[in-house]
Amino acid sequence: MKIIAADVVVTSPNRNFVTLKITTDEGLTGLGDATLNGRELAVVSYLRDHVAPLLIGRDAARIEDTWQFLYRSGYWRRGPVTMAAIGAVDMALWDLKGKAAGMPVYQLLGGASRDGLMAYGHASGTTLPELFDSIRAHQEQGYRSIRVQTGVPGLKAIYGIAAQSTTGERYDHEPAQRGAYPAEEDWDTRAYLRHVPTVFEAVRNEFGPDLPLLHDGHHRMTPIQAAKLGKSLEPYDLFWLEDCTPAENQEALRLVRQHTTTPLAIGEIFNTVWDFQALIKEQLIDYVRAASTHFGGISPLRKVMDYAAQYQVKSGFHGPTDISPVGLAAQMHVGLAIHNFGIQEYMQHGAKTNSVFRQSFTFTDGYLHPGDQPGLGVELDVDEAGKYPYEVAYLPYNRLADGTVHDW
Ligand code: GCO
Ligand code: MG
Repeated sequence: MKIIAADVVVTSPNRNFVTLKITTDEGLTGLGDATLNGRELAVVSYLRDHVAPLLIGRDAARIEDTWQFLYRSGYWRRGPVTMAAIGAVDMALWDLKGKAAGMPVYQLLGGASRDGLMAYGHASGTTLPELFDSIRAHQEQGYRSIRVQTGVPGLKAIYGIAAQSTTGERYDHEPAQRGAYPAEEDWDTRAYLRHVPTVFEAVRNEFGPDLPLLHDGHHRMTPIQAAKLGKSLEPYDLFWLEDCTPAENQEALRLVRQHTTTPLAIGEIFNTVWDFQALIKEQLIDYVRAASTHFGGISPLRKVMDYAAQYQVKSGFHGPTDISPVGLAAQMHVGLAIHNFGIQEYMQHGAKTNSVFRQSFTFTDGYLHPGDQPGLGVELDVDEAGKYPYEVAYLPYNRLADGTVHDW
């Protein structure tokens, strides 16, 4: 099974996606997700200019060898651009191996360890009534676990909150948050720390003690602020508090951990197992937030989870809409196979995205399943993809009241 072509497809149905399509001499094709939100074209160049030419003629069956070859022969290791590119190759080769074997990828990884993957959705609202409506709308769609984000009194705009969640608006599709220059938002950590516990108290009073609730801090707190938030949220029994401090300084988690029993999740911007090494070994986190797409693909995701299993750390793979349907499928196969699955983030893709990527997964009663098609179970409609050219789209950023750029 020799690789004869490696093509990079860029498309922007509801947002930008970068997909690697590997073709073999037997006529099989495999797909990999290489989408790096806001820096998409850097990965396109890495793949087209530096990786695709090296793949031609290689044996598509040698997944681990190809991964090690790309990782080590490039000399410059790690980083989101490199690892997104290697990740796309890895996924495409697993897709091909599944197709060649006539099996879904999860079977190649050891078979299913469960019937389905509990998924959480993103509820948000600028006010409590809007938030409650958004939670109810998610429950009606089947979600059994909910991420809760709200506006903070005094702040104008906060990332992750749809301007009009009641009318079905989505923050990930809002043009104001996706322009050719990063939109400016405002931030005040003290106001946030005062407000968030009142939100969770209200949500618990309205929805009861059972519903698993999650919250994303988007890296905006100092260690002692994060410790304070974790502690003040303990009465509301969160499933997790995510990205409470900036991910660069992993020692911060030690301090947070000393002060709170609120479970911690981190890692959506991590690229390799090395980023998790100390956090897992010292049991400073409870959930691994890596995404197959930015972590070098299926192979390293499986490895980090096997390592995490020794410390009872579980998966909570990153699944916003900037992970393409291909990347989402890849981590669904891993999640189904591993023993230490925790939860899967699942923000639904838009209708246009689903017309470009034809998918075989199911979402039933709050549980995802990747389906039983050979490979990853996703096909790319190249003609449909061609209708949606790349659009420059940057994430927003935030400044404090005095004009200082704050953490993101
Ligand atoms: C999440 C993430 C997203 C990111 C986005 C940036 O938990 O889903 O934090 O909301 O902001 O993936 O590219
Ligand atoms: Mg996050």
